[in-house]
Amino acid sequence: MDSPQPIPLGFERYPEDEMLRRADAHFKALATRRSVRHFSSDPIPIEVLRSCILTAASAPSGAHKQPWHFVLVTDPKIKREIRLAAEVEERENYAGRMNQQWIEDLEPLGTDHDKPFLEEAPSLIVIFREAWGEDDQAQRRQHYYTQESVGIAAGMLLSALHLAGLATLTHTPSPMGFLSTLLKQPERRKAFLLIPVGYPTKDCHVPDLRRKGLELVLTERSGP
Ligand code: IYR
Repeated sequence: MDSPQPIPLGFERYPEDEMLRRADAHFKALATRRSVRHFSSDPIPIEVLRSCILTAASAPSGAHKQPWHFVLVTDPKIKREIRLAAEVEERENYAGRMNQQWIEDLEPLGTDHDKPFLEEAPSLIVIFREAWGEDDQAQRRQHYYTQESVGIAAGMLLSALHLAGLATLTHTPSPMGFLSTLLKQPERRKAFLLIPVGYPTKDCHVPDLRRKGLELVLTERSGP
């Protein structure tokens, strides 16, 4: 098959001081992101969410197959169904599917099986990973590196939402099979991440977490 002719790359180089300024500004902006579990019921502008989803969908992917699908839920009835189904799974997780070490590791977060944020947040974005694609004749098409591709898209979505001024939670009510059923998605779409989105409540508190410094997360091998 003929490949289309490559096109010129639009790319701007910045002076080094400008590069550092931009990099530091981006770090400062994103470092204030926290996982939020207490959402105000205030409505949020849906066109902002659509724009952030476009950002996520601009992620790189294996063989450019774009193996993701996003479901944006604002219907209170569906949010309630999702909450109830998630709590069924989480009740089992906390009652024994997670081991003692896991339960202890979660203590600083103060989580339990109760998931009111799934109803309180004005929107839920569910990211699906497309394990395989489908062509016009409904034939299976291979996808590649779907976990990596969708993971990158999810990170880009969280960044975009934060920079747009919205709070998020990365929620994985495991197992997440119920999301395909409730949201009527085909078998090739596997629920990957459930992201409540909204504004935090005025008195929202978050755990006092510390992040690893550069010396712990970076090894430099710069040669002789
Ligand atoms: N999915 C459960 C448990 C949980 C697991 C991890 I790892 C977390 O970082 C947080 C929670 C829940 O949502 O409560």
